[in-house]
Amino acid sequence: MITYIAKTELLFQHLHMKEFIQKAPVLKNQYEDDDLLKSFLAIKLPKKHQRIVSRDLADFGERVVSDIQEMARDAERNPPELVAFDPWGNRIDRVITSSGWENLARVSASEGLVSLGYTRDFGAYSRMVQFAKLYLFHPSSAFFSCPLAMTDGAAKLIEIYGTPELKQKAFAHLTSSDPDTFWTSGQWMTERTGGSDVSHTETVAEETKDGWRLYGTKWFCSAITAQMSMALARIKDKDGKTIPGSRGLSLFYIELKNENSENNNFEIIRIKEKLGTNALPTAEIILRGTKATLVGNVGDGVKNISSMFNITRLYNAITSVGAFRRILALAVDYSDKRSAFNKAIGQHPLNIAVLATAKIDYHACFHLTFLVSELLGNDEIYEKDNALELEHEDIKKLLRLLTPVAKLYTAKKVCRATSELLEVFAGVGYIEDSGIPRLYRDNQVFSIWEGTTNVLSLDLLRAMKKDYSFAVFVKFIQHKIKKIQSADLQHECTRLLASLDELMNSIENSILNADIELETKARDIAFSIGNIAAAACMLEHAANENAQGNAAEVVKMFLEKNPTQIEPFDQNRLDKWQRIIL
Ligand code: UCC
Repeated sequence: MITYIAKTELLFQHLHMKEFIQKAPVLKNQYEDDDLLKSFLAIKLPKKHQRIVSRDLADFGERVVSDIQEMARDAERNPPELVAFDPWGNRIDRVITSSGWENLARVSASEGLVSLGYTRDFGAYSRMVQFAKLYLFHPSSAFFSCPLAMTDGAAKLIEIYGTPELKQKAFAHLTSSDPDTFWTSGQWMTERTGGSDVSHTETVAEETKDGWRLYGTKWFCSAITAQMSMALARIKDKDGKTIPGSRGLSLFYIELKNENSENNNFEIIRIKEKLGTNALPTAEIILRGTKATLVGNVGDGVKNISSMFNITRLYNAITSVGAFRRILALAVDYSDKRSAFNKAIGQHPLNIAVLATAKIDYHACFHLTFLVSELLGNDEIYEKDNALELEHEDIKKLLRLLTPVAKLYTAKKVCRATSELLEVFAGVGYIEDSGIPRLYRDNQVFSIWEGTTNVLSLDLLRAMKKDYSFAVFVKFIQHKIKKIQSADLQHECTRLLASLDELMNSIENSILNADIELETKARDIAFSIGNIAAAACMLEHAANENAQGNAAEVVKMFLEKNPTQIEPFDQNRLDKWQRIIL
């Protein structure tokens, strides 16, 4: 009887009350909806490029929320699978990927996601245009951006160090905009002996009658379905001896399949089960006499491969910014649609603070990364009267200095913001099919992929010590700020210059002391440089009459906090830290 009444009551409620269903956040055309990107390009690009670029990006901005996103969903639903043996017991080590993943490769080619950087149709602005597309592509790509990063890096490397044969074959494939001839590349560097410390590489290269053969284990081979890879190995001399350390490493080009479409003498041990990026086939492999071609001079492997990972590090930065924009766009839209305690959550002060803090950081990441893309483009197509007003040598130095900074800065900011913004969705943000947990897991890779925050901070010190690039940075920022006329922003300009002085003093004092001091401060130095570079670009943007609507307010709030944040060095504290972690 009770059950019957309860059921009737439920039916009654159902008929007379409208059930509440939360509206989902919606993504609009990702270019049209992005005021910062549109205004940035409107200011930066010469008039002759504007129309063609904005049309292309508007089309692409639609695709990344329609067919491209569907490809990525298919790739996410159908992660790669390793088939180790055929039915007859032959070892085949074939990796099966989804049609979505394969179509992402085709789209990447036809949209010119790599080739744009090499056809250089937009002169010194080619990299900026390419990066704008990558920024739109990444969050709808199921991390196909990772193979693209290595593809672009390999193209760069071959452009610099490749033989005419490699340029004719591999380079042409890597930079093709024809889906039928486009190749992707891997980067086989990391080994079990030391992820970041490649000096412990155990893979050896032996010269035979028919060329080089590689033997060893590679521990993180992303894009194992690529057509080629670049790998580090230690050359064995005639007596079987090798030179230890990173100076003993040379660089090799490898085609993954032989003429019979079989693997080039390597075994795939397993596809890694990662925290995220699960559509991306990352494998552990054993090289068992893999045919390879030496690239560049013997012993120059690390130096030469750095031209590749400096590109992949920039991809890491631009994909972080794209991912940042995606989670922010979702959180802002959701905050408008979701109501709690009688108003939209976007009206609650605490949520306003969360969203605004993320937005300010996002602007900083955007400007810092696009500055580096501008430097890269101007390095590749140097013009004397370039918009940066820099000598070629200084562009190179700034590019070297700011690449690790942009990488580590954007990675850390997006990791933090993703965690904060997940809370905006509360419980639903913790539910798998909302898509937010995937973003949360995927975005964690940014501070690991292509070097951790600590490794990149030390790389920054290496760059600073080698070629006085920090002095160039100081002059560059001072010049940028002096050109800003806007009366409204003078207070912030003065503040930024004072902060730059503070950073200079801190670094100068540390250089005079033991190396340990500079090393302990390396992260703080990196983030301070990142803050200062970002703030200078944000000020420059805000001062322009075509700036994004609230750009001045954003940079003013960004500069409420001193961009230079360096903890003084204290040996006692370091000793204490060391004691308490044991
Ligand atoms: O392993 C990876 C996968 C992580 C897992 C991610 C999950 C998979 C999903 C992916 C999702 C998308 S990624 C790879 C991570 N590993 C790295 O990025 C390597 C990190 N380590 C470094 O960056 C180190 O700093 C090394 C290896 C570059 C340093 O090696 P060494 O042995 O200390 O080398 P040196 O002596 O410092 O540098 C050798 C030469 C020098 O030139 P010369 O000989 O002229 O003095 C350096 O100036 O190389 C030059 N060099 C550079 N040049 C070194 N670094 C650079 C650079 N960044 N730019 C230009």
